[in-house]
Amino acid sequence: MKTFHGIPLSEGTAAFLARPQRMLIGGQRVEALSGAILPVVDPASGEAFCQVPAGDAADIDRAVAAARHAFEAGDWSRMRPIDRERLLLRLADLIEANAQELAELEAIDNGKPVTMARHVDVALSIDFLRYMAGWATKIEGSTMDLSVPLVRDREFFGFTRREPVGVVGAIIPWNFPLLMAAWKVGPALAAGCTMILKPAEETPLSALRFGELVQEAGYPDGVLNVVTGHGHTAGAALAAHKGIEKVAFTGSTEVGKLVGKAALDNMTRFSLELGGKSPVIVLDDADPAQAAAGAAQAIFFNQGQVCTAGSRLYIHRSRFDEVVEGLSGIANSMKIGAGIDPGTQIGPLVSAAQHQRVLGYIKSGFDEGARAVAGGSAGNGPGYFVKPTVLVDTHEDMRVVREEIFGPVVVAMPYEDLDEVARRANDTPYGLAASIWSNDLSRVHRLIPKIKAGTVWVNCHNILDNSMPFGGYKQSGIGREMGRAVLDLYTESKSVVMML
Ligand code: TXE
Repeated sequence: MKTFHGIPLSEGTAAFLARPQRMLIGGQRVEALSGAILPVVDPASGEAFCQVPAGDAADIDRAVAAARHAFEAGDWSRMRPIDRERLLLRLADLIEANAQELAELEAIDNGKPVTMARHVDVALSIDFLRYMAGWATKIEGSTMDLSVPLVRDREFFGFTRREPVGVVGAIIPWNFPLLMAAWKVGPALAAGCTMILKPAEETPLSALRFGELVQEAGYPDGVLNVVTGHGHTAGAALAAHKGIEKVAFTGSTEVGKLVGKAALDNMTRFSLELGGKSPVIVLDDADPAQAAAGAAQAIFFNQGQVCTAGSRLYIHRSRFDEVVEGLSGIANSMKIGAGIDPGTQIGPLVSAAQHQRVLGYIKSGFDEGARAVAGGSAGNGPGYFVKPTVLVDTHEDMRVVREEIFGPVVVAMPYEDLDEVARRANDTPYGLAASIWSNDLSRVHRLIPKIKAGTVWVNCHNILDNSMPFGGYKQSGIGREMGRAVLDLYTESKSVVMML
């Protein structure tokens, strides 16, 4: 395949698509033991364009065995940290060298705009792997002066070590396939763990390419294993596997609870990064044009398929009409098209299921009395397009206000005062993120502690940095990824007490 929707593909992408796709287990490129396959569908047309193995519990078993073997052999966990750093940097370099191909794979697999994939997904993955590479040499414990009772005549020495948690299972979603792989692989490998990566069934391609690059970089066999397959088979088998020490999951709150329960049965450590319904709060002093542009970016970025999407917009009543008008203008002007087209601003949603789900939410909004001032329907064509949608006349008991839609749909609502907006912003089971738009520092600072969310942005939204811990309050998850904090998820602390 040399072109996709009439757009020429890079040589790398064409070559990748011409190869039979295989999983990576113990350094071998393998089919599923059952021989089953999973079609990969182009969200811009609804047509399957390639296939990958549909791994299941039996493949998870052998991937766990390979990761266990690699972990116990110590080629990775006891490798000099500086050599682990060097290999993580080499992987980042290889991703950079293949950036266009990886961006194209994300665009044709997920549907996202290729320009976005290049400058967000791929660029952030490279940066994050480089950032985590640096941590490989900086994992440290502490020493303590002990006050041991009873044996006062002896001296004691106490210290802690941080050790890799062991074999890690990572289950990732389809909205940022490569970046979510990097978010799990970077810290796990920096800490000395070995792992099994299970990408989402909708978007397996970049994870398979990532596995190839890990091999090309010269990692020992079995350090990273990639098993493609369905969630209810491969994913569930990985989460419940007795042979892993840790499961890292990003996805829906519903599945996150299943994963957490399965892990807890084996006392497997787990971290969960789940859904959200993040509020965007516009204060009365905010510049309406800036707030409208910010609100548009907060919800329409990645077709709204972002766990931190700013899907509830609370605008001070004095600014409501201006901000909604600006936002609707932006929504109506966005160019909808196939992700691989460099001119596209809004691509299709990832799958027929998500398309139906998001359109179902819009319909439920209409049924409950909401009105669309922009969008409100599917886009043209056979692909899974949804027009950027702004709903007004919404209130807190509607499903569109309460539930995560995970599409380009925002509900805009006026408010009167700060206590009221803080209460309404927190009136959700989720607590992943929020943004506040204002230049009034005192009021912003008063609002920040009131918002129950893992991240609060001020005059921006969806800005992530490698050094900032990321994760949710309430039903948005457990644990913090990124920054120094992520090392806690992939290491155990060992206390050592020595009587001298
Ligand atoms: O997610 P799933 P889905 C939310 C969003 C979206 C909804 C449904 O609201 O509309 O979830 O999306 C694997 N045991 N988010 O159904 O199923 C699955 O194979 C173990 C928010 O696609 O949670 C995939 O690898 N694993 C989110 C991963 O879980 C299982 C991103 C995520 O898929 C499994 C994605 C099982 N029983 C969706 N069932 C975010 N926080 O960014 C599925 N999986």
